[in-house]
Amino acid sequence: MIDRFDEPIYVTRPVLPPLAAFQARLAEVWSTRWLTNAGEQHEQLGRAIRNYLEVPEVSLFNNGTIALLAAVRALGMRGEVITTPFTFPATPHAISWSGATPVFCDIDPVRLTLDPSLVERLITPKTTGILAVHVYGVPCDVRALQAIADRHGLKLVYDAAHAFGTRIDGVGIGNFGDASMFSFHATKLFHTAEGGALTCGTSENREKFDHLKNFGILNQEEVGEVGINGKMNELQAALGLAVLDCVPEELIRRRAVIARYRDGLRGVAGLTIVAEPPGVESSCQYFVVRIDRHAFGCSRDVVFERLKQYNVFARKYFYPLCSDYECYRTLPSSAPGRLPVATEAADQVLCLPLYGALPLTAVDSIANMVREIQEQA
Ligand code: T4K
Repeated sequence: MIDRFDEPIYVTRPVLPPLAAFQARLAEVWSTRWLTNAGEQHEQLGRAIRNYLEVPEVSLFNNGTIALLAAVRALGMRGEVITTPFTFPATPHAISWSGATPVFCDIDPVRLTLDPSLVERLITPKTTGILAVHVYGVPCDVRALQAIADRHGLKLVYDAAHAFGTRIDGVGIGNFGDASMFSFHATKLFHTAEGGALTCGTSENREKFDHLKNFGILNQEEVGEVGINGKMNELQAALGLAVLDCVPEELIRRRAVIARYRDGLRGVAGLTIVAEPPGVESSCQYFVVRIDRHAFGCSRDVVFERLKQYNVFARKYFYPLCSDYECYRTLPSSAPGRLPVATEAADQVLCLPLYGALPLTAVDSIANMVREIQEQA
């Protein structure tokens, strides 16, 4: 019997920069007495993120959900918006809060992202856009989705909450579609405690996002549209600048953790690792396995519960499907049987702990715990 951990092991832990580095940034904020509304830290972080993600335009936000909401509204996505049920509630909520209706589409069995071959048949005269999710940082089939959007004159927005730094054949993931949303929540590789950003290819769209997140204010006497307060403040931006310096080191550590899991879990019957397709540089946001209950010997839920006894708190991102939530289950697109691939994925996925400070010996133990759970099944 493998010993349980003395301290709880969570699915993730935030990167914390050296306190002195954050304090130095805070000293700059103090010296300016400028706390929010596009201050110096905000401007610096905007430039740094634009460089890091290699995108033409960035608009920073107070969190990823408001950013997504702003994108949906700014791009005029009304009526029906096709999206995935295999995601965090923020994705369909951004559509609903804008007064549009989410239309759930099933996912690809390998990538677990929106299945382009199923999208087209859901398009109706009311459809205005597609909101796709690079779930776990695994990129959607961006080419196929863009072709559909172009064919039908639809807007295409990506929820890239998990995909900070993902590259497809060397191209930053924020360069696809009309806009991409990144979450800078504490649980993300790069974070500002709470925060987010929209990236896009045109200054015209970036200006729309900038206006919307600032109440729709055009100047001191003119308000052009119904905006919201989505601004990132100086304390968030200062933290972000300090955290960004730590990201390269964090990535090295996370890659080592992932490699160790791969070794430790090799050959476990009924367990597969969710991975990016070839040519994709990973954001290392989550380490996700799928448990096939028949081949493994017990269900994902049993593994999840048994790991808790070892003091390991894995997560079932994303179970249940958004289409099963109380607020969405009566939608026609949520009807049972319409989302078989997503339903199976939601029953099988398990996110194991992944963060740079996780010791490799702990990774070995977790892999052995999984093996022990299987033996005892
Ligand atoms: N789209 C997608 C696809 C998303 O996944 C998300 C957010 C969004 C949109 C919206 O972006 P934001 O508006 O959040 O920027 C967490 C995050 O709160 C959420 O940002 C994230 N996705 C989601 C996948 O995970 P919870 O409710 O699972 O978090 P919580 O509090 O249970 O934290 C998970 C673990 O992280 C804890 O067990 C321990 C650790 N933790 C957490 C926090 C907050 C820490 O060690 N320190 C911390 O400060 O939602």
